[in-house]
Amino acid sequence: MASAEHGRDASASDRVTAVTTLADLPLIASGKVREMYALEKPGEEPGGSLLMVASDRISTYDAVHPTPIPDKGRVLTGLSVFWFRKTGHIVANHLISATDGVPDSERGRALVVRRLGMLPVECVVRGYITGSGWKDYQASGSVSGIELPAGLRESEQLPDPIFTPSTKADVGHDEAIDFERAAALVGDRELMARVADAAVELYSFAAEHARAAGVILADTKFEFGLDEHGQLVLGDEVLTPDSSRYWPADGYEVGRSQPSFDKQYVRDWATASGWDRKPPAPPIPQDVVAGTRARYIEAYERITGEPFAAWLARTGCAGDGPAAASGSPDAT
Ligand code: PZK
Repeated sequence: MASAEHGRDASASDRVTAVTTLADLPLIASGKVREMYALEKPGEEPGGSLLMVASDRISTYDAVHPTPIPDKGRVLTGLSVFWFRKTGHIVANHLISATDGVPDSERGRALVVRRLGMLPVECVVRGYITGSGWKDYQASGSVSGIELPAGLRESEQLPDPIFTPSTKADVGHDEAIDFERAAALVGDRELMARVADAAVELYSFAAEHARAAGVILADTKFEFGLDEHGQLVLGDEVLTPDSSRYWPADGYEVGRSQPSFDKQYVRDWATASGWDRKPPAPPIPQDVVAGTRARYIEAYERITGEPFAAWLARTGCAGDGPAAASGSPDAT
């Protein structure tokens, strides 16, 4: 079932030898845990291509730890590809390839994507009331201008998923805005309405799929852009643990905050360590790294229904893990 969804792009026989090394590419954007490089047609206009690279860096409480989680970037990239392929019937997306044009050193963690003109709003969809949405609801009874029923409890499922856009802050936290302010920022109310509809449809589709795998998709953030023809296209990473809140369905309980599917070991350890949650984030002990890595891989396998090794094999990076490290007898 999952393999049928993964049809074309990802077979090893499709692979074209990478022609580039990362160091040669112009860096055009850098986030806490990801980088974006220009590939062909450098310039600012939509129509060229970009390389989006997910690192193994992890952040908790908004600070990046100095210790990587091995394979985290590959898990997130594999999940994005899974969702891009499964949701193409809802809206077009920027994925070009997970193999062709990806430098050897970045295989599995990088995607070649279409360069878009990005819309200046974060498209958040919430199916459950938590995080900043819970704070805003407690203070005002509404989130992003949407009035919610009285008496909701923390982490409760909403009657229907809601579109709660926010600004893209360069530094600090994104600010919740209502639909009208989002439409004004985008400059096209009809386009904004199509974006909101697509975002809610994407969330609903993914939440239903995740729930069948024992995972609650509490909320998620999308970013959209326009291609060189002015067509609406889904960009960024999609429905990953870094862009979404995933909770284990097992043990879900209304009336309290929920553990994160992926980051809870790190948060629990960090809290117990006495870290005051101010940067710099502390190094993560190896047992917590191993437990967290296992959770990311479990998320991949539950959601996609296939072994994580299948993603590594399809993207041609199997065998560059610990067993092939430089200490191995036949490593070159
Ligand atoms: C784009 N970002 C945010 C993402 C980062 C920063 N398809 C696209 N076309 C043009 N620009 C972007 C995208 C996408 N996606 C997205 N910045 C630019 C971002 C990933 C890593 F460092």
